[in-house]
Amino acid sequence: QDKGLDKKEVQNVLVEDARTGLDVETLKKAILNNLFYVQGKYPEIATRNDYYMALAYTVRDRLLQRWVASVKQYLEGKHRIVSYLSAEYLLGPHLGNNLVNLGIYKEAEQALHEMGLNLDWLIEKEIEPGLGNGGLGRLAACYMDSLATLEVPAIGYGIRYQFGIFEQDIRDGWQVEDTDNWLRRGNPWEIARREISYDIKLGGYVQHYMDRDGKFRTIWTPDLIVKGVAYDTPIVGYKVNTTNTLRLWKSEAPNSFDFQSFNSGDYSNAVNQKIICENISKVLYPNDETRSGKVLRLQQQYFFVSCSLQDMIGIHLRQGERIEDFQTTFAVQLNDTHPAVAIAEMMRLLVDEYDLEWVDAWRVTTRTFAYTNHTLLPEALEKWDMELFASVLPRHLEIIQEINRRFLDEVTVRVYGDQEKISSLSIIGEGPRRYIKMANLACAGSFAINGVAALHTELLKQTVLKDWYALSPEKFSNKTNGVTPRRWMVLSNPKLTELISSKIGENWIKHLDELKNLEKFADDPEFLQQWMDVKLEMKTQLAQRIVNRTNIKVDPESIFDIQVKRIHEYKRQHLNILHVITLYNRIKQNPEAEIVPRTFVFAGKAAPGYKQAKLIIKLINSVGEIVNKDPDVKGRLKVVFYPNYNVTNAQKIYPAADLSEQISTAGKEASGTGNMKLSLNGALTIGTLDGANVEIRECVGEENFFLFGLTAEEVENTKSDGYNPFHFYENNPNLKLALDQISNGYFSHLDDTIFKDLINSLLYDDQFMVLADYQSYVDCQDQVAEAFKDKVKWARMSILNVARMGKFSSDRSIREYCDEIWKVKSVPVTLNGTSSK
Ligand code: GLG
Repeated sequence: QDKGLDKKEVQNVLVEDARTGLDVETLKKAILNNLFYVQGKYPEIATRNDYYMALAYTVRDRLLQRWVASVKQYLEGKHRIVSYLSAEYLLGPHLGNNLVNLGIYKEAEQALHEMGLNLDWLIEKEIEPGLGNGGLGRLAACYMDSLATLEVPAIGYGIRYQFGIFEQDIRDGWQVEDTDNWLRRGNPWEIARREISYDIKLGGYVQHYMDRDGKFRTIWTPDLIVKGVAYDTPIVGYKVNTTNTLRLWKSEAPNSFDFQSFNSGDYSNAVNQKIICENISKVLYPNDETRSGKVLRLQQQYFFVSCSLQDMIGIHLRQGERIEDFQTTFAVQLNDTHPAVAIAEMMRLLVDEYDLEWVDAWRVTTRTFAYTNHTLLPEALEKWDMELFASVLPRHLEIIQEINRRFLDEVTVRVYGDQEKISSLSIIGEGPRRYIKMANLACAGSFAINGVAALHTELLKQTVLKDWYALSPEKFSNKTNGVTPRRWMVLSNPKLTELISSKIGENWIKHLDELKNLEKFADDPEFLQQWMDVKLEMKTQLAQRIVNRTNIKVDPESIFDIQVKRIHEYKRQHLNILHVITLYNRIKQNPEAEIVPRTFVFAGKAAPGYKQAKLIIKLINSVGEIVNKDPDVKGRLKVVFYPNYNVTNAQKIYPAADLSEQISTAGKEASGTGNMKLSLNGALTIGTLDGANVEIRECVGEENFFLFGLTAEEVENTKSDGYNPFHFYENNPNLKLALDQISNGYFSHLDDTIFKDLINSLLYDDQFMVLADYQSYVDCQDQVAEAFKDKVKWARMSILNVARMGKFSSDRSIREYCDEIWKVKSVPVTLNGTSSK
């Protein structure tokens, strides 16, 4: 790697004012400059995309100045750096967010206005990087924002997928997937660091021998070497100079790869090799909460983890530190088990490449890593078939076996030879085929283990990780998730932001607890009116988008009842639709029945291979087709499936929500974060005691939360007592009617076959207790409707709800991680003598 300039020289790099100035005039000049010098256009012939690019580069120039200052500051002192390892980052569009965090949103708007342009149009030009599936990937993005905002030195490491999460289209009510070619117009937010690259070995075999000094040595001869190249994206904090790095790895063929084939004239084989290498970072696996068990997925995981660790070791050693002290430079967080192979890779690097003794290497490793668990669903816990694993990572299999041998040796003494405990703790699972349990590897190799909401952490300790908890309770803690108020309020809901700030100032944006100061305005009639006005305006805007996208006309005065998240049986979108059918049937039975008008908005993607989830999408659309058109309904009920749920669309949907649907089977949703975003935008929650709902309810007060359903404990008890869903079907006429209509083809042009699988699974299996919770849900929804009739009272609840949501900022989460797990401190970055805007 290049050495770069020395410290003195860096200091002397001068940047011109046109690239740093933040005032309207300078911004105007800079945009025209970039239009000319980057896009090669003059205003008369520039397209909207040219202007988007010109503005993006203008913003990027300002980021670069802060980025350089941050790197410089970090290198000057000895600071512990947080390294966040995540296979997913669901970033969302950069432009608006960077303007907010740089504190120049208004200035940019004004500059463009004076040039006859509109900022919103340019913001809408950006194709978002959808490098994640759902909550887990979005959490990583929120955490990067908070780390920078709290001025904590941090690097996020991940994969630069060429194709992110698929684009969803709805045809004839069914989900259709299309590839997400997000890089097609280039990416002004990243800088390719061609000089930062590492060779990654895959496959092959391992040999051991004794060298001349009598030391055991290992040689791993791979059958494939790929190169990982760094692509860096600056992440600027809110109104601070701190600008951290998100470093994503792209796989390529190594420079020398095709020599032999090429020399022997086998051109197509050489090209093939190149394709094989590039495939590794080609596409994001579109599964949320399921494991794929595919070779390519393991290769992806290992690829990015090995690049990242080699990169960290390089940074550490270049600071003149000893390899044995690696953990003093980096605290490495594993975002779920996707990067857990890092534990074996760290051991390999230390033992095979840096010649450390096993025990010394293990000491470093187990002081470096911490592991966050995001799910209790057994189907999401990663397991790798041992043969498959050996075919990709033969050396790592040996290392894992050695870790396991030593670990079980130690453990056997502590559990007095309890065979069941030993096999539950073992990293290697036995059976017809042996397999590697990644969660166990993560637990064994980490000094801290955490869940993502209070209930989830408790359930972890009692169920999936109970033997680990018994073994080392001191490793366990809870870190309830949070979301960044910058993207999820300031950027997505500027009207509400302005209203709130007009009462309590702007401090809440960085100290979300200060929202509590809103409570004293909850009875102020003028404020209540303004609150309702903002919500209505947001609903009107969403109604416009809905018509444009789906041709469905909805009434902004109706309750906007919103369930947006991945489609999954445990999240129970079908429970919601059963309620829709129930209301519809009330109208059919008595067209004059009093019904509080509602607009049901659904959005979310289903994993392409998840049949039942795709069927749920079809069901929502089928019910919508009938309900939306039935003249008896008189427009009082509308069902909308908003296609292609992603960060961009989420930002438009949350501000318009009245009611937030958080109705998962208790004990299944680890935390949820959409629940927080909707609530912060003024929606009231209808939900079960699951995930972070429990804490949200505690904070906002039970009188401002619509609670229904079985508790996690009751779910388990009902199951062990022998749950019989058919019993609920037979004994509840409304439920029976709704299910019969679905199966008889009432909503599907009399086709009585389409929904068969869904109905059968509900009637005879119902793992997620939809039927058991149905009546409680419908009753609770009736209370919602009743409450919504009193608009002012509803607004008051909404205000109190927002005022009490301060806990759910990702700043709070990150502060807890910093203090309790990573032991890192903030390092303010100064620019022109100041550390913030
Ligand atoms: C998981 C869980 C969510 C959680 C998120 C972030 O299912 O409940 O909020 O991680 O911790 N796969 C996920 O989205």
